[in-house]
Amino acid sequence: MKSTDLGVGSFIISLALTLSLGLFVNLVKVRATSSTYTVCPAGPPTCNYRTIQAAVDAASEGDVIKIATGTYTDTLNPMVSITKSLTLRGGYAADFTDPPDFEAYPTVLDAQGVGSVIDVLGEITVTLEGLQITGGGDGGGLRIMNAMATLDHNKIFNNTRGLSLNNSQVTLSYNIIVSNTATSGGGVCVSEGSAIFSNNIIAYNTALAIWPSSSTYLRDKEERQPPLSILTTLGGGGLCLFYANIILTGNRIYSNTSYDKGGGLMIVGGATTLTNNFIHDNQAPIGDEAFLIGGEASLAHNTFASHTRGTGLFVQGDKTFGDPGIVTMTNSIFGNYGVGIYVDTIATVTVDSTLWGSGAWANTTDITNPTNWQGEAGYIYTGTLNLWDDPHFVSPETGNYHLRPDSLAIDAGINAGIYTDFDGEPRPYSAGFDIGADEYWANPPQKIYLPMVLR
Ligand SMILES: [Ca+2]
Ligand SMILES: [Ca+2]
Repeated sequence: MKSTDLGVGSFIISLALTLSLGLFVNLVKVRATSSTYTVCPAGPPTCNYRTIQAAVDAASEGDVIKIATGTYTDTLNPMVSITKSLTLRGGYAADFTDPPDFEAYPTVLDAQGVGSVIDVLGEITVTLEGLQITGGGDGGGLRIMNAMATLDHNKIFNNTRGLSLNNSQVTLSYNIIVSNTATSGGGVCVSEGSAIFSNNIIAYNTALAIWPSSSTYLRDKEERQPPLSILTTLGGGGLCLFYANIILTGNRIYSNTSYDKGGGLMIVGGATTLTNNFIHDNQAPIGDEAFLIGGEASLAHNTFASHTRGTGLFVQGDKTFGDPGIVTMTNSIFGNYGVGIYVDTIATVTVDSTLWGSGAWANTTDITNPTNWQGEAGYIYTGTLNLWDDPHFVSPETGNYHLRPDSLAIDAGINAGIYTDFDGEPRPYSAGFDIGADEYWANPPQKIYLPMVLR
């Protein structure tokens, strides 16, 4: 046994060295050879290339591809295949003047249902900015496998799954991921690897939770060789997270639907950190806002609210893998659920500093761990600070779950080490930390977005 353990350890160390050396080489190449190519619907001589793939093929490691406004389609599957370290940036006018304006000059990549829109494959570092990715069929909008990627200000909509991240390291900021549909993870599915989601909108996505007949599922299965739970756990309208290290900060995850588990999020194993998120009005039969099985999740300053009286969080241990599922939560709001938090078999949930709704925002049951037919239950530890009141949201009917000045959540929380809020405003303001994703400011300061490391 010992020699086997050492062998595995050596393999992991050598793999880590290979990866870090690979990154170093990429960075050097970026500095040495970076040049810029242009793409526009008219093609040459207005710009260098008419298709994005032609520019990608011509580019070298570290180059930048600027894409002018317009709609790009192709019958290639994938429409764009990236296997080298590049930056692709949309939002340019015909003269390619910097800076780009993603709103004024939309750059649309539409696969028209033929296949995936963009594939990023291999040990490369890719940045995608200001692209509108739509019409992805088999394979979805954007697939990133075994790569490092930065996604900024993209809109990913109407795809057969918006985004698949497999064994990759990805940073996502200010993206809008809406109206995508898949078996699991309608908006996003992360399988192993790590991802940091900051200030994204993930909404109106759907997990159908039925076994697909298309080749997508079978191909993914062969490529990923996923653990058993991936094959047996279906859902995650907004996001599905399988055995991944995930940080979600300042996101709005709302109005996603799953027909099995996890309307907003389905989290299977791994380590997940949720901070300053508004998670509301998602729907699913099991865990309307989120379903968690196994793994560890740490939540601080999140607002959960709904209009449908379902279950906010459904937390379960993974008995198959002997993984209990450990969830800690601080400074949370739960409003208008049938059950705020359901703690199932062998899971442990620790909550402190919670505002539970009352009146029109009352939960039928705030938190519960009933004994199941096998005589098992989860474990609940509630801290000393529990408040009950109408949260006094600004405008829940229009999806605004910020705090009105008369909310009991204001100054009522504890210091969870989180010093900015959803809006990027410093916290605490006034007499203390507010409960939920919003820190109420009488006169909001100019928005300050601190680097993730300082949050
Ligand atoms: Ca305050
Ligand atoms: Ca605020």
